[in-house]
Amino acid sequence: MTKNIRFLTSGESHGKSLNAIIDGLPSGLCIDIDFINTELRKRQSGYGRGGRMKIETDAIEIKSGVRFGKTTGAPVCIEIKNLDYENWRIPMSIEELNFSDKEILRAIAEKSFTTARPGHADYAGAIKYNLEDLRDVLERSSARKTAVEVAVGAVTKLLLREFGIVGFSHVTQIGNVSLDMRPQTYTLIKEKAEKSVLRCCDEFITEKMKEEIDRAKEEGDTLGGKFEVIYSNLPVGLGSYVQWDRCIDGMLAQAIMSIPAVKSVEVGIGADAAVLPGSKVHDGIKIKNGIIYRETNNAGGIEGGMTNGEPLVLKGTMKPIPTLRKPLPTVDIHKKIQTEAHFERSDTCAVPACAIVAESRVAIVLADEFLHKYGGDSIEEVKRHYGK
Ligand code: EPS
Repeated sequence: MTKNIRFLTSGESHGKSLNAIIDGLPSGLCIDIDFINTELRKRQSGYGRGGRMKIETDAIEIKSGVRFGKTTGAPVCIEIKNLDYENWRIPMSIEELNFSDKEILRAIAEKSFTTARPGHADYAGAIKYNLEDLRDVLERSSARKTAVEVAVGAVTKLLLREFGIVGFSHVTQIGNVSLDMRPQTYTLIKEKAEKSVLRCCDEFITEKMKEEIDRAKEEGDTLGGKFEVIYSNLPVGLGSYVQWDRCIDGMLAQAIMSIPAVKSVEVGIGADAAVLPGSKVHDGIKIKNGIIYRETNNAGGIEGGMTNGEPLVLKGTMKPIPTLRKPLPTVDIHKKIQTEAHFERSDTCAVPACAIVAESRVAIVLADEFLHKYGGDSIEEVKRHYGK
């Protein structure tokens, strides 16, 4: 989807590592590894996460494209090791194994399954790729791969930061518990959300959300929720109205919608725009002392498929994770009999992690469009084009 910054990821949930190659970064960009690793830790945290997050301490190793702390203009290759791989050496072996060895067969069988989890990629994935063992679907469809996407997003955040563009995310709903009141400024929302185990800017609501998660966990169930991503200091005119695939709201929606479990994306007041008259939806344009400004931002910083200089406000909805301890009815895709869905260690709620992934994916789209408008081969050249 992105054109100036291209990247691909690879890696399985319990394989050796997760990897990404990022192409198109200008030379001279400072790569702050601590910043990237802090972003990864944010994705790992959050009340309601499962046992896996106790095993992993996600951290990147840069394999190429960076010298003495700065990009050279060459593709940047990133690796995140899966520490859990130690426990999966046999079932996730890349090499052929001796299938007459009973121990090996037992270790593989222990991790194989044919009972598709409703709501996950298992059923359609097995049919599409003609796979017998649903393990092959689970491994790549797992949200584990979002770790390396957050690393890519963090690199693009470093680029945006050079131009004063900064963003954050916060959680506004878990199950039935939602945030009604919020602090007045984005700075305060961010500050408070960063302190909450659920990235929620209200301490009381955080506690209510925790109770909701505890209840779901006790019942062997899972919970979804809602989050917001906000970016400030964007220039006017990222994206365009001239072609459908250049509208920045379309690109951002795709970037968030394709995160595992995300079911809806809204811009600004989103679906509420359906019920209000035009006079209450659109943000009047005002001028004072030669400065053009708005008193409202219902549009969420996008008009006509372009950024309009107001903060970008996006909302996302995540469905509950489909791996349930109290499983749903399903069919064994080989035996063709009615049975119960596969269960293995998972999270009760991962909405805070999803918010961080969305924040990272948004950074990738923004950085890509930023380079489309102001691009250059070195960071100095981009700064010149931007007028910095
Ligand atoms: C995840 C790692 C996974 C899950 C979760 C996300 O680890 P494991 O499967 O070993 O417990 O915790 O994956 C899913 C929710 C999913 O549906 O695939 C991670 O690193 O975020």
